[in-house]
Amino acid sequence: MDGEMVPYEQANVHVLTHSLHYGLAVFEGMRCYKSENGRSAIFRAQEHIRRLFDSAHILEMHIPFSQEEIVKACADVVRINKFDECYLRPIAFYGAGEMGVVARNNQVRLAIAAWPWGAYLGDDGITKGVRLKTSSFVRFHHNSMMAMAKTSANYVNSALAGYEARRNGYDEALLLDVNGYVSEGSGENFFIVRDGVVRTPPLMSCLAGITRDAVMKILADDGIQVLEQQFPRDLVYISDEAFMTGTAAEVTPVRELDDRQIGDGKPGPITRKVIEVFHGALRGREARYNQWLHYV
Ligand code: PPE
Repeated sequence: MDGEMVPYEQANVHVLTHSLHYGLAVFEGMRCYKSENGRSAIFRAQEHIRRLFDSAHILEMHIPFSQEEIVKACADVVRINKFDECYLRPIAFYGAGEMGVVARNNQVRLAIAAWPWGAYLGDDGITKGVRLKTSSFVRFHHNSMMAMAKTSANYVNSALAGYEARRNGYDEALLLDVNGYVSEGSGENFFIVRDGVVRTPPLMSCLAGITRDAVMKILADDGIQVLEQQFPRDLVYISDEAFMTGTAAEVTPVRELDDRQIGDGKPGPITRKVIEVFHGALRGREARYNQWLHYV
């Protein structure tokens, strides 16, 4: 925290922490996996920390550390906690002092936490696929909340959608953008497959997911066509396969949207292939993707 290793009980902030009031914080989520060779590696650590700095730049926030220092600190947090595998949460936020939305003189603080985190959408979700409901909450317009920035405030939209879907008995929400096209889940990017062609919404309406990018590369390397393209919810209904991607969610198959079964309702061949190669890459079994591993 702010450059020091502190025990859990001492990792505290004041109640007048500016970002707690106004949502001006930027964060990342990364996972660390144990490789075949017995060492642990953070998946795409540099890319995540680059996105943290991109998010801060969009908010005009100046993080008082270099990207290299933060990547190193993330590895230190894994090591000192003696984790083989864990989730990592770097967050930069404004500290206490001056109140008011546009206060500019508060210290930019930085914390990195780590904890073990299992299947984001449940163990059953990974094996059988999840059931989604189109959300009544529209994904914010890219001129309102900056979709390229992973800012805390953006997650009010995600939480509202996520609560609604779960309360109604679904595993997760699928949000549409202001034009009514498919955008993403509350914490995952979204993909569909029809006739062997993969489609995912373009970056104008979703977070530039690092798992999304990895999956697009894996598919392209396998000779599968991937289109970044707007599409409506009914194209999802008639797709052969669908899946979600994210650091927490990894690659989770989707078996239903709005009570319509997708394909035969089971994880399809392209989804299963992506899961196999992705998990191989995470654990150092895919030599061609070893540059994605940052060993701690
Ligand atoms: N969209 C959203 C809205 C999102 O929150 C995430 C990650 C993604 C897409 C996928 O991005 P990436 O992780 O780079 O592939 N969501 C994070 C937060 C989850 C949470 O509940 O906290 C995550 O997966 O770490």
